[in-house]
Amino acid sequence: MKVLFSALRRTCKAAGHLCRRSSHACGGLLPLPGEAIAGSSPELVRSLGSQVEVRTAFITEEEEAAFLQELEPVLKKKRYEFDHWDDAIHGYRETERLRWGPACEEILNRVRSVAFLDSGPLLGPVHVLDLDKAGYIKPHIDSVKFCGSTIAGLSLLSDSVMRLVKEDAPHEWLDLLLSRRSLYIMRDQARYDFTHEILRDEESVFSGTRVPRQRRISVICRNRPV
Ligand SMILES: O=C(O)CCC(=O)C(=O)O
Repeated sequence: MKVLFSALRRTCKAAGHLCRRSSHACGGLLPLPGEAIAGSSPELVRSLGSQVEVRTAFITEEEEAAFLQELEPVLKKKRYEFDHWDDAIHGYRETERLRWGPACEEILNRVRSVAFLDSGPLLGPVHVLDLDKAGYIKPHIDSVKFCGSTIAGLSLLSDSVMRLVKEDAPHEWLDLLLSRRSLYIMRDQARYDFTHEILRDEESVFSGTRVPRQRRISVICRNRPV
């Protein structure tokens, strides 16, 4: 099954319009130093706590290099696309990969073992999304036709900010600081009821602190829909 971005997402224009602001401008709950999740209220951060996780330094520099060594030759053959037909993602190229070399397979097994405990079979191919420095992903919810309850992604090459906004209550939001080499996991309500997006460089701020965006590659595992 193809899991590439255009098949996966459902854009949410209203949410996109309403949530185009920095967490700083919006107020909200400041994270404790070193924490990677900030939100519009302590209650929301607590209630989504089991459904959204960021594990910083999940992989080492050597493991990141192993992914790059495997992925760069494939990605380099593609051009970044800046004018996607449905305008949901800018400045990206992507691929999906079923078979990995032993080093990457071992890391992916670690991702699978922490993110997909009882969540049924996984989608075979792993989705790889390469965002140019000027690239960004607008608010969307991954299609329930192609993707199950859980999404887990490794971030390579750059820090970034992922924003989750409740689709029917845009004043409820979480910002995730996805540091380089971290793993994020989104499950259940966080995955179905909240849009997610990756902020563009000019808007990339976490709790009032600028998070410069470079080229970023994400390696994303998903489970199958039930
Ligand atoms: O790059 C990421 O980590 C997020 C990708 C994304 O939004 C998606 O594939 O639905």
